[in-house]
Amino acid sequence: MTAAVEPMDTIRGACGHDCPDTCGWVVEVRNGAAERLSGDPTHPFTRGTLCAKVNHYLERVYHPDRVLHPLKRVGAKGEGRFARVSWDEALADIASRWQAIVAESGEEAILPYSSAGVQGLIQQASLDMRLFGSMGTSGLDRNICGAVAAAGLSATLGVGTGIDPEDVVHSRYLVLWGTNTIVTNLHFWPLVREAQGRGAKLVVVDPIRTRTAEAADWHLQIKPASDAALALAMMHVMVRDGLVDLDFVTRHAIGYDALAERVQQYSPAQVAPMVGLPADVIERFAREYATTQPSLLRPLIGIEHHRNGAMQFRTLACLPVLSGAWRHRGGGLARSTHALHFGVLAMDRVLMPEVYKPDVRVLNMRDLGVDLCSRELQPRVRALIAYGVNPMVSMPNQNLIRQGLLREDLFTVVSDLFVTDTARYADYVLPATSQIEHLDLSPAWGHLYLALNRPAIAPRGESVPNTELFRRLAAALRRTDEWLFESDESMLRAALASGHPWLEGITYERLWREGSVRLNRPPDWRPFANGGFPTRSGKAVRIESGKAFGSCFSCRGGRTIRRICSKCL
Ligand SMILES: Nc1nc2c(c(=O)[nH]1)N[C@H]1C(S)=C(S)[C@@H](COP(=O)(O)OP(=O)(O)OC[C@H]3O[C@@H](n4cnc5c(=O)[nH]c(N)nc54)[C@H](O)[C@@H]3O)O[C@H]1N2
Ligand SMILES: Nc1nc2c(c(=O)[nH]1)N[C@H]1C(S)=C(S)[C@@H](COP(=O)(O)OP(=O)(O)OC[C@H]3O[C@@H](n4cnc5c(=O)[nH]c(N)nc54)[C@H](O)[C@@H]3O)O[C@H]1N2
Ligand SMILES: [Mo]
Repeated sequence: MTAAVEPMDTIRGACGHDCPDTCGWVVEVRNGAAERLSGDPTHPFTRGTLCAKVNHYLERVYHPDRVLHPLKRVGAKGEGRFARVSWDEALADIASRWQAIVAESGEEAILPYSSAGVQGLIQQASLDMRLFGSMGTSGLDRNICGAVAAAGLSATLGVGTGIDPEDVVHSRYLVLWGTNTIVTNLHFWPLVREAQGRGAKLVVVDPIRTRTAEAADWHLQIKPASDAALALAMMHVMVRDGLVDLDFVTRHAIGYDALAERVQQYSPAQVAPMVGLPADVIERFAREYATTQPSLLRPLIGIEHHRNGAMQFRTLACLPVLSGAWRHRGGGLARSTHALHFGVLAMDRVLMPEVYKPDVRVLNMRDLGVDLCSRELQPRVRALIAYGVNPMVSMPNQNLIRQGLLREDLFTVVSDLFVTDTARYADYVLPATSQIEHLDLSPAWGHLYLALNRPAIAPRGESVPNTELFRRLAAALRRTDEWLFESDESMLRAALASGHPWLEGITYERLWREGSVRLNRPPDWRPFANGGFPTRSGKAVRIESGKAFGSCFSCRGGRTIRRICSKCL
């Protein structure tokens, strides 16, 4: 006899990787097992295709190496030998170890360490913030990605964002500046092609001849970290040749005269050796950029990973102010759209900054190795809990991180789907669900579609969503505050209930039915066509930049949630 075969169920969700595309997907499920996962054909940005990596997502969901039960270390640190234990045993031990550490060294000796390994509204950050914030553990600057770009752009514009990337189809001169679109932002590429089809010229500024550079109309192969010099030379040409939109600048910028004087020193001939391009090429680029409107700059994060990263972005941000490109649909600058989502969702309701203990110390995630090894840090980091992050691979100074993780007096807990390079050093590894096993809302940093990620299958083994992990830890710590145990659905409904016009009509029920919905941005949305930059002066600023909303990494009581908080972006 064969078992009855249930009909195929189709469930919509969204990719949870840290990537601008945040694809909508469709999971086909039969008898409780996911059989197929594919791009959602009704999602206007995904257009029915996933990337080479996520096409194989189900292989990872069902991979034999997945951590399906809590594991306790039985070998030496880093050896990767673990034994299965029960959740109760793991939680009780973790709670008593933390309580002992707090009693001896204070809450700040615990360092919760997380990033965007799962990029969703509540699985990335919600109950963890409430729990650790109310305990008063060390805070973390989550700044490995995008923070430098946002700080640099904000210094000039007051924001790290810009226009809706979908409006690229209206631009006539598109500069992919230090971003490898075909590889890292694949679903933006058809829109770039559409713009080209409508007559736009595509320029790529990148030291490497990437696949994207190869596909462009013009590749400017500059020296690494010389972007600010190139931008200054472009402004030199624009000022010299009368290509500045003086009307826009006069009404919407501060510091133009000083900037015009400063760029005198940056003639194309002077910067040519620094940038590695001939002077006449720089001249041509400047003239084309200034005179072909709408012109659009599209950076992601490629140029932030340098010492002068923020200054590169700050300087780049002056270009569309001088050219007046912000006036036009499809003109200006387009980077992360995260702040647009988080600016309209009721994030304070989810994160509850009002329950955080104030004035905790904040450690920079980039310095993990230094901090773990430091003898000066008071108190020393004695407990680390890492989730949605794999610092042994993704943070600088790997040897020092390893040395820190090897400390016998460091108690390390890692929650992940696999025994990662970081998890190998853990005292406990806790099993995390994959994106098709938990509920979340998925705001995107590359477009304005907000998706609901519905769980398609039950959690595998004993894995739990991050939210459930923190409920269990709160219970093990004998905490009783109701807000530490709020359900996933309740938090998501609260986030949607901000009353912001961009969310009008975007209900939980509608998202459940449709999968994803675009935020209600006004039809002809040109954020800075009439100035109104969210700086203190309301103007784009070059000179008094320190007074702009530059860095607010500690505005939530020293506990940064995401890069720069939604209030300040
Ligand atoms: N050398 C070098 N280093 C870099 C970069 C580079 O270009 N070169 N890029 C930098 C950038 S831009 C970034 S964003 C970072 C990314 O660095 P990370 O955030 O550390 O990397 P990811 O691989 O995205 O995710 C980390 C872990 O999250 C786990 N995870 C996924 N879903 C869940 C979940 O639901 N719960 C839990 N608990 N865990 C989950 C994954 O299995 C994975 O092991 O790396 C940075 N580091
Ligand atoms: N397939 C895939 N896609 C991804 C990711 C992934 O791991 N895999 N990661 C996602 C994440 S977290 C992020 S943040 C994004 C990043 O997306 P991108 O910003 O596109 O990131 P990168 O590929 O790190 O860098 C882009 C380009 O910047 C160039 N570059 C480096 N230094 C300079 C410089 O000084 N000047 C200029 N002009 N260019 C420079 C590099 O040569 C590179 O080609 O990608 C996301 N998408
Ligand atoms: Mo990133």
